[in-house]
Amino acid sequence: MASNITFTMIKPKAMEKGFMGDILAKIIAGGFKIKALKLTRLSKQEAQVFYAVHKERPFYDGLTDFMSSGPIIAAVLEKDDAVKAYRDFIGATNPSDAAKGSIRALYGSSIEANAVHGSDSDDNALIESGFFFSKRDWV
Ligand code: 3AN
Repeated sequence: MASNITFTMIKPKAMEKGFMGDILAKIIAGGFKIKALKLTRLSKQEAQVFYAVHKERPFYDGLTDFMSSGPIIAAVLEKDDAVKAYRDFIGATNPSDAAKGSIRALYGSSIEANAVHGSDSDDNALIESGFFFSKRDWV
């Protein structure tokens, strides 16, 4: 059965461009309920751990530099079939391929600075949520 939880981050470039409020408003309007929320910042080492599954990929070093370059928002979201619903909602990894009106199409700058992260499985949603939040932080 699909889980009702996913995890997202608003990435540094979208934060720098002032899109935090617009993106959160869009997420809420899209029917996702915020279960935990934090304004925070990743160190390079933390970004390397978070993205460890990509460590063999050529973009790993650039991605972890970028993700530790400024403040981010981390959030746990709830909706039926949340992982798939949110990935459909944010659009394709590359903003230039993302569906019109999706978060990545509206607020993404590049394949790396693609505005938001969205978990790719129920297991990863829980692992990624646990990276930033304890159960005490959930409402
Ligand atoms: P998604 O976030 O859509 O699941 P993944 O899991 O393939 O995409 O990639 C994780 C993150 O790595 C993406 N959000 C994106 O920021 C970055 N990324 C993916 N492919 C590239 C690439 N070719 N060049 C730079 N960064 C990339």
